[in-house]
Amino acid sequence: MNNFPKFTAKHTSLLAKHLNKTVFEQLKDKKTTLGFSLQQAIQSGLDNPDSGIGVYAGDLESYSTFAALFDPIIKSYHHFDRSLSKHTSNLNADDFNYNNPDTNNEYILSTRIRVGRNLANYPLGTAISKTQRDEVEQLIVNTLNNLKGELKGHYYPLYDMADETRERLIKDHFLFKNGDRFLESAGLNRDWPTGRGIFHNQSKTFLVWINEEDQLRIISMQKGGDIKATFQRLSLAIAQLEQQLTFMYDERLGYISSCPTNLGTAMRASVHIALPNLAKNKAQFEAITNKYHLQIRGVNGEHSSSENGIFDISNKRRLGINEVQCVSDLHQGVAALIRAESSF
Ligand code: ADP
Ligand code: DAR
Repeated sequence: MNNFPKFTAKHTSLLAKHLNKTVFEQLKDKKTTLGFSLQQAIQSGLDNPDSGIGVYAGDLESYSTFAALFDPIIKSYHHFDRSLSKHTSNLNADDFNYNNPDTNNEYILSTRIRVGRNLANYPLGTAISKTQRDEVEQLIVNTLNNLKGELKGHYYPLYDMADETRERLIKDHFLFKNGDRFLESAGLNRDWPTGRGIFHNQSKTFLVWINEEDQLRIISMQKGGDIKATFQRLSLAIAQLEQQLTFMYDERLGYISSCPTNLGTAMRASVHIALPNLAKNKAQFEAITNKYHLQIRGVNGEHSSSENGIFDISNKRRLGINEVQCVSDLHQGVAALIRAESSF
């Protein structure tokens, strides 16, 4: 990569903020052992000026090879300095002190908690070959097919899924959408839809996405606001999967993901919640979500808009805190939002 990118005022990403000419000269000719380059790492942010982050890793080594760029991005997003701290994990749902903030089910429509995971000893989706991606799919499916009890389910490959079934699963918030332009530029949509699919149990309270943005998205979800029950199911599933699968992990960055926003716990704990009053009071709404480190999304996933005053509210912090603290961020923030919503 020879020329420093031509960033304009339209480039609002952390990439544009932190890739200065000094860092560029330091990194422009570097590649990881797998051959993953700076160009590949930043292509998405160059192609999509509206990116929030703008970079993706190709493997664990990317976070070291391109640390001069990734570390300041990680620090800006997670407020975490890996030279000073180590990641800690706590998936013990018994440590989550919980009381339902919506006992009359007036506000929370549903709860979903997911973690991203990638298999150790394989490249991330941005750099993986088709053969390797198919191997990853088979390894994960073989493990999922051994699950018993509430987690027992069936795998549905994307390549032979009827469009009507796929669209219904997406509309019902169970399945990922076809890769967006951010993922496209990062190389995450290559060979789509082969190697991709969804596993879920009969009641669709336990689901696993395979080879979307990460190689696994392990998901627990249910109607209503019982965050603890949702967390308990997810913790059980992760413990079962870890008996047969080895996940990509770093003692400082935690579970490794293709996008730096999903490092650490790689956990996004969310509720779909009706807040029609706060929807009309954006300043108050955002003051509460900022105080409790929460992110506001629309009801159809990232980059979507809210509908009928219903929002996807989730923890923003994923690295530098453990999983119990992630769900606590959500729990405390949602309780504050409900107090404010009911005060109008
Ligand atoms: P993630 O990156 O965590 O997978 P997305 O924003 O891409 O999240 O959302 C994936 C899908 O999950 C979308 O259809 C979204 O509407 C759905 N979803 C997220 N949170 C909830 C929730 N609390 N209840 C129901 N569906 C949810
Ligand atoms: N669209 C990319 C990624 C942002 C975080 N969301 C993820 N990883 N799904 C961006 O830079 O905006």
